[in-house]
Amino acid sequence: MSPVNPGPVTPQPPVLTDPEVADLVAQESRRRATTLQLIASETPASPAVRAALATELGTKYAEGYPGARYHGGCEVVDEIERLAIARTAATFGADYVNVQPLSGSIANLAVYAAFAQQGDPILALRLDQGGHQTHGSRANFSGRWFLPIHYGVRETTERIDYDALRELALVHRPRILVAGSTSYSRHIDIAALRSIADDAEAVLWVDAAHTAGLAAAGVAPSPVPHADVVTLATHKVLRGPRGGIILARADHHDVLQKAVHPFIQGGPSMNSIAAKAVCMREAGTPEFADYATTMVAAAARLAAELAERGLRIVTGGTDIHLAVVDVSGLGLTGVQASERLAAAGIVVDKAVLPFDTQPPAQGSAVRVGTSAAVLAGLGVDDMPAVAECIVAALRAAPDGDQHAGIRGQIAEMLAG
Ligand code: DSN
Repeated sequence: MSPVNPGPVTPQPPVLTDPEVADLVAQESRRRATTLQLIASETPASPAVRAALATELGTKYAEGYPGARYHGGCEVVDEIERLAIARTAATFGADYVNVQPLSGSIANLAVYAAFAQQGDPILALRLDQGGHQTHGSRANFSGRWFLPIHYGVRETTERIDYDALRELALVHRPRILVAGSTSYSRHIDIAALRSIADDAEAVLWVDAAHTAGLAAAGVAPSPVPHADVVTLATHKVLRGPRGGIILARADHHDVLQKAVHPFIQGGPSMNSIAAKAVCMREAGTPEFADYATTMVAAAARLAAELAERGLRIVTGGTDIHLAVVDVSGLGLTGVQASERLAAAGIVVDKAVLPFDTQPPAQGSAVRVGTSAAVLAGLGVDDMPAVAECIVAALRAAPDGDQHAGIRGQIAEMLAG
C-alpha cells in the first residue's frame, strides 16, 4: 500500500513508524518518572483523557456550535460538545458554558472581546505579585489594547489589600475587575470583589485557571455564584487536556458565544472537547475529591516543613495546591535555586516575591505545587522528606556531587 494512501487508519504508536519521535517521547516519560514534578500548573492527564485526545476527533472540522455548524458530518461531534457542556455545567453549577477555547489565555482573550472595548480600564492583580500576563501585562495583548490598572498585596502580610483595591476601583471605574492569579497562594475573597465590582459598575471576571479543579472538588470556594464570568484551564489540577473553558451567567450567553467563534477561533479541537467531557466526569468522582484534598494538605505540609527548615514562605503558608518559597535568605535568586533543584531531580518554576529586589527574569523565589507529586504516589507524610531534599539541594554547592545523591533519593522515593 502506498504511504500516501495508507487505507483505513488504525492509530499506531509512534515506535512503529517514527522511532526518532518515539525515542524522544520515551525520554520524556523517563524524565517524568524519575524526577519530582513540582510545577504548580502541570498535572498528568488521566489515561481516559489521554485516550480521548488520541482519537481521530482531532481532525474533524466543526466550526460553529452544536446544531449550527459550518461543516457537514457534525452530528456526532455535536453530541460530544453537548455532553462536555452539560457535564461542565453540572460540575460548577454554571448557567452558561463554552468548552471551545483552545487554552486558558484564549478564554481570557474572549472575555476581553465580550466585555471591553479597546482602551477600556481593566483592574487586576499585579503580575509581579501573583497575577497573570493576560491581566494587563504590557508584553501581552491585554496591556497593549486595554488600560491596565493594578492592585497589589500589603507589604506586611503579602495578602491582597482589599481596601486599596476598592479605592482604585472607585477612582478608575474599570470596565472589568479581574480576580485570579498564578502564584498567589491564598483564597481570594470573591464575595468582597463582587461588592467592589457592583459599586464600581464593573464586570467581575474570575480567572480560576489554577483553582477551578479545587473548587470542583469542594476544597476551595467556588467563584461561580459571585462572578459574571469565570475562565479556567482544564490541564492544571483538573487533570484534563490542555485547554480552556468559560463559565458565565446566562445573560452573557450571546456576547461570549460570538467572542469565541467567530471573533477569535475557527474550528475547535473536538478531541480536546471530548477529553474535557471525560475530565468533567472524573472531576465529579469521590476519587478526585480525595486527590484534591490530599493535594492541598500536601502543599500546606510542604510549606510548613520548608519553613521549619528555615525557608520563608510568602504569606506564611498556603490555602491551595501551591506555595511560593523565598530563597533570598540563602543568597540565591529564583533561577539559581531552580537550577540547583533541577540538578537534584526536583522540577520547579522560578518565581518573584512581592516587592522583589531582583529583576523579574531572576526573581528571589521558587513556586512549588503538589498536583503531580500526589499523582506520582506521594502523600502528606512524604512532605518532610521532600522538604529535606529541597533544602539540601538548595544548600549544596552547585559544582559538588551532592545533587547526584539527592537525585537518587528522589528517584527511590518515586519508585517507592
Ligand atoms: N503558565 C501558567 C502557570 O504556570 O501558572 C500560567 O498560564
